[in-house]
Amino acid sequence: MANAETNTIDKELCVNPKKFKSENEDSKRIENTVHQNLKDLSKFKLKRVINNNAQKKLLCVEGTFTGYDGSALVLLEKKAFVEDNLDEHLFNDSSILSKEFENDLYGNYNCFPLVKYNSIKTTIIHPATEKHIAKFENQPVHIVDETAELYKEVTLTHLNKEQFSLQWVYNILEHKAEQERIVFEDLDPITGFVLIPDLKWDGSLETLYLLAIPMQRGIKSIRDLNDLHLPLLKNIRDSGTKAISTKYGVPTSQLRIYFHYQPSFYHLHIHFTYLKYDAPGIFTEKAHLLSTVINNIELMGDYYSKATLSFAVKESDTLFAKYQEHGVLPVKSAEVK
Ligand code: G7M
Repeated sequence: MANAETNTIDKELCVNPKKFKSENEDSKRIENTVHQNLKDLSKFKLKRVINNNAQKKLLCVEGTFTGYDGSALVLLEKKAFVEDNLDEHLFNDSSILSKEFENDLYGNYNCFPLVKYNSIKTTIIHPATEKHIAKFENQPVHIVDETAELYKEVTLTHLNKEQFSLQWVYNILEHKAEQERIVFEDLDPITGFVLIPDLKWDGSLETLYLLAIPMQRGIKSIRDLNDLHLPLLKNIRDSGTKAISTKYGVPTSQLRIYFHYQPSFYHLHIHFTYLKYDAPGIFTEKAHLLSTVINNIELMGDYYSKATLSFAVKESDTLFAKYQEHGVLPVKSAEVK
């Protein structure tokens, strides 16, 4: 069971977010960001392709923007088709066909729909750190069975020193960014949260993807969860599903609600995705269903501080070398080419 000390710390952190390092640590960094003035991609100078995933129709490239310092990552992803208004979007005389070949009953064409219905979802990260680049790089991966000891000795020590900035999370919680995108908000400092579309969501119901971000600061990941957090988790489950069914008409039974472990960002957050959508990161070595997490904690309040949790780590991740030093991963890659 969780002790009173943890509870006090949680409450203190809620009301005094300044206790957290990294909150404003890179506010200087964003003064030089490209996002204020960007209208097209002509200033982007390609350095290299770091991932080209034909299955996901996703291209990730590294480069720079002329006139700006630092590396940039550009992620381009073809969007899913939207079934609504197909006549207006696709089946009309604006959708020009160019024939590749015909053979008997069969014909292959390229179709060029109107530009406004043919956009590519584009995410730009600038300035991008080495860690951002490593995150999107196609790399050999290895499974780590992280015991509670390994978490304390290696993972926690490492992530306390090196982790992605949480500024974007605090911007959402403090209404400094994406305010108009908030789908639901509960301001309670202990059980409250913000429900907001994920950066990756292109807005079509087929790929529905929202994030619930607790108001409470200081819960890094499921590792920190205990029975004191059950009211928060249940509120996110109940109010989050209600808000999604009201706004998007998707029932709870068609939602996949889960955490990532390891996450990329160490402020607890919960993913809500459409069940039929194979969202990135829903694999068994990464996703932990909210319902299972609640149940495990109900059975054993301190389950997540004791359990061995398994996840995949990329060779380019700085944690990989730490696990190697600790003897829990092989020194040489044994990846099957
Ligand atoms: O793997 P992890 O559980 O840490 O996932 C973090 C999620 O946050 C991913 O699904 C990202 O797409 C999402 N995300 C990351 N950033 C930087 C943003 C952002 O600025 N806004 C929103 N709405 N989602 C983000």
